[in-house]
Amino acid sequence: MTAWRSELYCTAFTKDQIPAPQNNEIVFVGRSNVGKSTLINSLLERKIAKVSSKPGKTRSINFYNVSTGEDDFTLVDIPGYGYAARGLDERRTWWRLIEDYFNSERPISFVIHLMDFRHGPLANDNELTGWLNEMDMPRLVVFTKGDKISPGKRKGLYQQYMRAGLDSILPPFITSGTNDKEMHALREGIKNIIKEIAKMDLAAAKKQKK
Ligand SMILES: Nc1nc2c(ncn2[C@@H]2O[C@H](COP(=O)(O)OP(=O)(O)O)[C@@H](O)[C@H]2O)c(=O)[nH]1
Ligand SMILES: [Mg+2]
Repeated sequence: MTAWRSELYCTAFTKDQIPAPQNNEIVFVGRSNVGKSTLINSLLERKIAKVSSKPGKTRSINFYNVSTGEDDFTLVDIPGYGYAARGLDERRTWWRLIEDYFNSERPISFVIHLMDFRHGPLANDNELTGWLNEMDMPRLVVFTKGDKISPGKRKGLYQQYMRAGLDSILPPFITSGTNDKEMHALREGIKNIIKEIAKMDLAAAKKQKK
């Protein structure tokens, strides 16, 4: 299996810096410190996103061009939210940048919502989910830090979160840092979703033509 090709093409700190779209976009969201940069690096098999043990470091939206060998897309890395030590101003700035991005008619395919497997969805995850649902934005839930839960307890915890209700295009994936097998499964899942969405877009376009 050859690795996906990827390159960072834009870092935006303000609305004005958000680039014109180049491709369909897959947007990665999650709380600060959830393991988003780690996951992006594992997925792309290169150290492209900065990993930090100090939460709340990344304040920019990063745009990466990705080619899977079969499809091309833009991976959009949204800054993490919900780091309590930062104040209300920071929170407002965060929402403003995110709203500017989502409201600017981007070709967004779907959102990948990362959640720490130890905690499941927390209050600010639910707040974001509600907002994305209002926009009818399809989501894939991916759990991070699965390795922090002992193997014997994983299934029970997973079922507990599912019973509580989680909207996700595919059953949520559990990932643990750089685990190859899990990353492979996630890459295949993403490729399948891209293909399904392309089929739906084609059907919608045909319908409009009639
Ligand atoms: N045990 C474990 N630690 C992780 C995992 N993913 C990330 N981390 C650690 O969590 C911290 C935050 O990771 P980072 O990727 O920078 O999170 P981000 O703020 O969401 O981008 C770092 O110390 C990582 O090494 C994981 O799957 N398992
Ligand atoms: Mg990060």
